[in-house]
Amino acid sequence: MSRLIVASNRVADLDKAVQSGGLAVALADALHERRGVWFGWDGKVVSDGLQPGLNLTQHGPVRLATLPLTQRDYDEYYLGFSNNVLWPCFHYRLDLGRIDPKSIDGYRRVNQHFAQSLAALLEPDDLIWVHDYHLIPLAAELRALGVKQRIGFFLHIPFPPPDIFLAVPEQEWLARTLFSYDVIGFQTSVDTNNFRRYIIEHVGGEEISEGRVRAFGRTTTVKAFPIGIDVEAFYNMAHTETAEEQIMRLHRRSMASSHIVGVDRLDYTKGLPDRLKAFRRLLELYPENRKAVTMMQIAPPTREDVAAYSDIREELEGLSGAINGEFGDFDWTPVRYIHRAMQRETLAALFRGSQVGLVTPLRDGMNLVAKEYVAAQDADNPGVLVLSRFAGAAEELAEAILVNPYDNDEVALALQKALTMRLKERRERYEALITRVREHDVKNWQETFLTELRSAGAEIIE
Ligand code: GDG
Repeated sequence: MSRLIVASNRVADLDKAVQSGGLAVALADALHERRGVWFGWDGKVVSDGLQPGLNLTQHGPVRLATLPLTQRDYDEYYLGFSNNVLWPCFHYRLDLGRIDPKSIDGYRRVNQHFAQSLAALLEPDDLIWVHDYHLIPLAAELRALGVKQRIGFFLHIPFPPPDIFLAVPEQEWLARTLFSYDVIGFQTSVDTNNFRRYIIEHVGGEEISEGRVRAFGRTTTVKAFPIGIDVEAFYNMAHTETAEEQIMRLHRRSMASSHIVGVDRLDYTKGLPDRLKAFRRLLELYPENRKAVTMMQIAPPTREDVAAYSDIREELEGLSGAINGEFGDFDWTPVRYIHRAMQRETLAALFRGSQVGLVTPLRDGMNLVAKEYVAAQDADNPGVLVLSRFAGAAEELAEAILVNPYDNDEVALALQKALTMRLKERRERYEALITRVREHDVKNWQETFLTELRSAGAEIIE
């Protein structure tokens, strides 16, 4: 069996992979089966001028190959181009894109450097799987070094429509470098179509058969591979003795009879201010929910070095304080806002103990929280998922209550519907949702992608 090489910006701590969950576990499993190597940044930043080599550590059959970034690389590649240009623009937020030519150079430089370090580790029969927007040009850089092995790419975030992609600096170069991959995987058919349209309408490419696209003198496979979760593991986590105890405490300590839960990294794509405004509208439009419903929003900090993230933190603190000040009482706090990471087991318990899961990103590649909320439910008394139609997950989870996350009144109405939904309808919706979540679980995602990559091979036609 050929070895699997995974390349991603960050490498998971394999000893903690079980706690961090889904994706890390799925990749770690695949790496275990195939004597794999996981390659990427170790999360450390060193002074400019230092350029330490690869650090190799062996964990059973899996090898971790990591390297630090210099301060300049961190500023230009990580903060600059990846998180101040690609992340906002690919989430349709051109207004937040901060374009700086130096950052593009840094992005190229780090991808080149990563390719040189990775190439030295490769064996002839390896399968290489590259993840996410930080490493789009990695295959092109590997090819320039003579690497012939099959290389696949999976984009975890959305791919925007052509008119938005056209505003990304160096977009044609990015698209060209994608054609060095043998398989390009997206989360949804919407992303796949956006990419296909850009290639056909703007760079003269063509679709030669379903899922095979030709441009820049190369043909490659372009497909959707919706990512999923480990459903059974998450269900079990929500049903331990500790989970039961936590759910009892949640219900006992709060005077509210119903709970709404949201869990998201504190990111402007997740629609958190609008979510709180929608909850306020629920209390205004349907006052019977006062003292009867509590909303818990867990929003752990992330990317705090990027300015747009501190702005949103202030906005959220202001909004939750204002709602609690206006509606709260000595025996009821309407919003519980927690700006800290929680244990995964606690999240599972909170999902199971909450009547409504509220997942309203303004744009999201997939959104695993939506799937985790469904997986944690009890089949005989399930909660209701209220889901943004702009999350990739909405393509599969049509039986959730789908909402426009920008429309606070529409979300308030959906919350009211969810809170008052009869058991029969809740069960019917849950059955349809859990079937889909099980069908497209993380194992299926990983196997489908690797099967496609094994059988692919981009022909060079020019
Ligand atoms: C990117 C794409 C795509 C959250 N808070 C805590 C915590 N989490 C866990 C959740 C979930 C994961 O983090 C977040 O995954 P999402 O899919 O919701 O979002 P992103 O982080 O933006 O991920 C996204 C994903 O990649 C996979 O392809 O779905 O669209 O943006 O598992 O439960 N976990 C713990 N404590 C927390 O406080 N332990």
